[in-house]
Amino acid sequence: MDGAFVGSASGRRFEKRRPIDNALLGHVHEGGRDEIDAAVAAARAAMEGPWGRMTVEERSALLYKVADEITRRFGDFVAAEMADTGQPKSMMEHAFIPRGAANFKIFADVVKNVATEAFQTPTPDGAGALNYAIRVPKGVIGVICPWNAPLLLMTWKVAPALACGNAVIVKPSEETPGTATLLGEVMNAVGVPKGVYNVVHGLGPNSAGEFLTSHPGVDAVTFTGETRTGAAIMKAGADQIRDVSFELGGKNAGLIFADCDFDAAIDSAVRSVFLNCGQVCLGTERLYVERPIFDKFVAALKVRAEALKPGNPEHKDTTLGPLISQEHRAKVLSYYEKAKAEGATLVTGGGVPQLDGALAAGSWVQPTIWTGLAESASVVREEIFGPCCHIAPFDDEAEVIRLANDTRYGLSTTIWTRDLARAHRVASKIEVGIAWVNSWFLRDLRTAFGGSKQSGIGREGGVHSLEFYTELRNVCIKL
Ligand code: NAD
Ligand code: 6OD
Repeated sequence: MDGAFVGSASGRRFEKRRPIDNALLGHVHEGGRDEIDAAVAAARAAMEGPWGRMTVEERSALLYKVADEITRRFGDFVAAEMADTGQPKSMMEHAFIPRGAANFKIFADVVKNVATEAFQTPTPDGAGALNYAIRVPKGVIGVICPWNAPLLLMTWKVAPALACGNAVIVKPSEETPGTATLLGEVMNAVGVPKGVYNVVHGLGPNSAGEFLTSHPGVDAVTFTGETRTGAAIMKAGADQIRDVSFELGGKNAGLIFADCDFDAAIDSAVRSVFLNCGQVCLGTERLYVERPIFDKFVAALKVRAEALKPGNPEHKDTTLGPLISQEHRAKVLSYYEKAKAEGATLVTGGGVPQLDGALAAGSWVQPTIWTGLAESASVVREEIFGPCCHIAPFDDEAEVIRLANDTRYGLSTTIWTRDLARAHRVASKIEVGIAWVNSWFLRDLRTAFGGSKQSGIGREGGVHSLEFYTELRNVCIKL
């Protein structure tokens, strides 16, 4: 915080354990009211200092340096995230950590290239007026992050916030403190002024999370996490009447039509159901497959699920990591039990895999597929956030649109068909923020990202991030 490491005044610490074997990774200082007060003061002072006077070009150049320094320290970021999450090294190296650097570059570019509006306004005297808008930073932004893709999701918010000239206070998930701390070292190394990037570790309720989101010195809050946490954050900030951007939970549907490229649809389903051990907000826990290919699809996905290999994330042949914690494993396993009780047909999995040695104590679960449940079953309705899905058959387009939309969530969908007219038609009718056709998690960082219904409030990405992280100030000049 304020460019330096400080311990918590209360002396309180919490444990961080490794998901792969439940071994103690370390104790983390837990921030409380004092630390949040200090971080807010540091951030506000930074806005008054050299940071507040930098030009857009200077900020943009500094963010490029942040990206380059992340890349230079690539191995440290991979190691920290791998220790915190237990996910395979290959995924860290090819996806999650490079995205951390890419987020800084894209917003460094976007911020320099987006114009504001101007209007020539008629006046009774005939001379007219000129109205134009300038973008000003919102101020101090509270950034509350989840654990499932820690660096990617944190920088997705920190990068545009800084590009727009704000100062941030980040509260990383208690499960993944590593890369947020490393990013502080990066900020110092490249010369980001003190107080611009502050991290306060801690928990949610009655801890750093709650104190940050209810602090009157915070101008806006951007949050990624569970829907019910979003509701708590909204209540905590209600008295401040301030802006929020929420990326929340999902129960996303995959729609597989019989005319799809079958092998490509299966490859994609393996990723959308099991990537990151199913801990992806965009993941598809509900798959609807057109009846003529239903049995073939279920059989093929079963083979691929059973071929996934849990194990040491350092090993090249490991393709499945553990869940984030023992607590989350207990939650996922409780859904495995509920599916049984609700009468599901178990296609594969449903339990805990056997791993050798120290790994036996990790938070592993089997990739799991069910069929045969009613739409009212809890595993079909509730977000589980594990490596599992329910697959149901459908007979026509109208039916599958109705099934896909029958949820309180609205984050994303994936539609598999070779019929382009149908793809357009269906994509326009599914109530989500992001509809992928013949793909999944294919990202262009300039596009709007966010959820409908209870999956979020607002959109981030490209210019949409600028809309959240700045305010438009209109200047009216009488000519
Ligand atoms: P979570 O809501 O439990 O925690 C997220 C963060 O909020 C953590 O840092 C936590 O400490 C903090 N927090 C908890 N209670 C708080 C409170 N009362 N006040 C302030 N902060 C509080 O979520 P999680 O378990 O870390 O992440 C998984 C969830 O995130 C899933 O629901 C997933 O769908 C969602 N998610 C959504 C997106 C998206 O883009 N829509 C992306 C990733 C994850
Ligand atoms: O790609 C992104 O920008 C993004 N926010 C991904 C979210 C992944 C959820 O687990």
